[in-house]
Amino acid sequence: YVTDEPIDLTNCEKEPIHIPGMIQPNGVLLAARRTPTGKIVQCSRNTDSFLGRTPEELLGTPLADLIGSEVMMDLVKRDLNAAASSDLQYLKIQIEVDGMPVHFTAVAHESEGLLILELEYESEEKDSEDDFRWIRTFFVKLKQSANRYTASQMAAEQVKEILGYDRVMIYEFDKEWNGKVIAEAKEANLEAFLGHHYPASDIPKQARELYLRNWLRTIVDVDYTPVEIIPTVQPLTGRPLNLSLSVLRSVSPMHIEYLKNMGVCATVTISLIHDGKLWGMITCHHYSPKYVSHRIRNLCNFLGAFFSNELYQRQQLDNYQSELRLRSEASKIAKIFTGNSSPFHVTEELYASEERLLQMMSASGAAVSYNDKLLLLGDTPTPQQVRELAGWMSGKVHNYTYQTSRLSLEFPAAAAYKEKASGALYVAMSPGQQNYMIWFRPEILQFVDWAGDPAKAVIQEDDGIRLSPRKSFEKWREVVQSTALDWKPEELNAVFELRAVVDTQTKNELQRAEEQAL
Ligand code: BLA
Repeated sequence: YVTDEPIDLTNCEKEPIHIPGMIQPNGVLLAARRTPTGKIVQCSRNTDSFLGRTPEELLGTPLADLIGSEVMMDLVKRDLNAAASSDLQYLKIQIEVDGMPVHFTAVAHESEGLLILELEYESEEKDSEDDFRWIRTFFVKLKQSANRYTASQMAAEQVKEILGYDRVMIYEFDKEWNGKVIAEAKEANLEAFLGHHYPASDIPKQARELYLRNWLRTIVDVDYTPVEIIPTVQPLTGRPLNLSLSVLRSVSPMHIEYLKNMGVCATVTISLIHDGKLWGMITCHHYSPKYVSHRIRNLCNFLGAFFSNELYQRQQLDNYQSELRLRSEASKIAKIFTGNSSPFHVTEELYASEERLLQMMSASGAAVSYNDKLLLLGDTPTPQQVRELAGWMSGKVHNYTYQTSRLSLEFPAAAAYKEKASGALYVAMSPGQQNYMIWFRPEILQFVDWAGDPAKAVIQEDDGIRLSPRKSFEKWREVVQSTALDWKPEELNAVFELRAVVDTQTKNELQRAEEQAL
C-alpha cells in the first residue's frame, strides 16, 4: 500500500493515512497479542510520561503485568471486532505510576490480529444527569424543527454548546463528493462558512472510507508533535500497524496543513451515515487547542448517529416534494411552447417567465432558441458563445438532453466564461434541435488558499511524504475551480417533462406532412 510517489494536492487520495506509524500525543498506544499472557509487541514512544515505564521496559512484557490480569482477561473475552465504530469498547483502568494510582480511560479494538489499547487520562466526570438533559433537549428540539435546514441548524447549535467549540458546521456531500455547509453555529466574530461549497478532494476517498468505519475523530492541537510507534513493523503482518480504527491515529500532514491554512487549531468531526453510506459530517473547529473528554465524544457520537437517520429521512421527503414541484414548473414551461400562441407570444411569455425558468433549476442564466431567435435570460455567455456551445452540445445529446457541471473541462472554449457557465443543462425543444433551451450555473466551489505561506511549502520529507502545495496549487485549483453545482436527479427528471414539447411538435409535423400529401 505504501506509495513512493510524493503526495501533493493533486494526488491526496494516494496517501496511506491508515498507517502513519505515529499517534497524537494526548494518549499512549499499546499493541499486544490477544491472549491472557499476550506480550506488548509495539507501543508509542511516549509511555514513560504516561505510565512511568519506557518502551524498552514495556516491549516484550505481558500486557497483563501493566493493566492487571482481570482487565486483560476481559479484553481477551470481549467481542472486540463487533465493536462498530459507533460503540467503541471503553474501559476504566487504574495503573500505578511511580507509586501513585493513575486513572485512565482506555479504548480497545483489534487490528490485524493484535489487541490495540489506547489510554488517555480520565477526565473528571460530570454528573450523568447532564448527558440525559442534553439528549432530551436534542430529541425534543429535533422533533420540533419544521424541515431539515432548521433541524440541521438546531443540531449545529446543540453540538456547539456541548463541545464548547468556536464553530460547528453540518457538511453535506453531493453525489460527486463535493460538499456544502448546510448549517452553522459559530462565535459572532468569525467569518461565516454557511452556504460555502468545497471540492471533493478536500476529503479524499481513503479518508471518507475511514470515516465510515470510525465515526468520531478529534485533533487536539494541530501544532502537535507526532509520537512514533516502535518498532515500526507489526510482527504479524510485517507492515506498519494498521490504525484505521485507532482514536489517537496521527493525522495526515496534508490535512494538518489545510487546517493551518484555515487558521484552525483543533477539530472534532462526526460522520453522518445512512444505509452504510457517508452523506455528511458534523465538522467542528476551535481556534485554540482543545481537548474533548471521552464522555463528551461519546455523547456527540450518539447524538450524531441519531440525527443522521432522522435528517436523512427528512431529506428523502424533501427531495420527493421538490421533484413534484419541479415537474409542475416544467410542464408550465412546456405549455408555453405547445399552447396555440404565435411565435411572438411564445417569446413574450418566456421573457415574462424569466424568474420561474431560472428558479426552477437554481440556474443563474438561461438561453432559449426558438424560431431562429435567441433569448438570453439572467447571466449568460454572449449570443455568439451560446450558439457555438449549443452547436457542440447538440452533438452530445442523449435522449434530447445533455448536462455537465464542469463545462470548461469538456468544452475548452467555455473557459472564457466559466464564472457564468461551469454548469450547463441542454434540452432540445424540437426534433431537429433548431429549438433548444440551456440553463447555466456559475463556477461555485470555495477553496482554501494553499498558496499562502511559502515557508510551509515543504513540511515533512524524511518519511517519504513530500508536500509541495505551492507547486501543485495552480493545477489543482484549475480543476476544482471550474466546477458548478451538480444537476440533481430530480432536476434532470423534470427536464423530461419538456420532452413532451418535442413529441407534440413531431406529431404536428407528421400531421402537416400527411395533410400536404393528401
Ligand atoms: C480530512 N478534510 C478532512 C476532514 C475534513 C476536511 C472535515 C476530516 C478530518 C478532520 O478534521 O477530522 C475538510 N474541513 C474540511 C472542509 C471544511 C472543513 C471542506 O471544516 C469546510 C468548512 N485535503 C485537501 C487536499 C488534500 C486533503 C487538497 O484539501 C490532499 C492533498 C487531504 N483531508 C485530507 C486528508 C484527510 C482530510 C488526507 C484525512 C485526515 C486524516 O484523517 O488523517
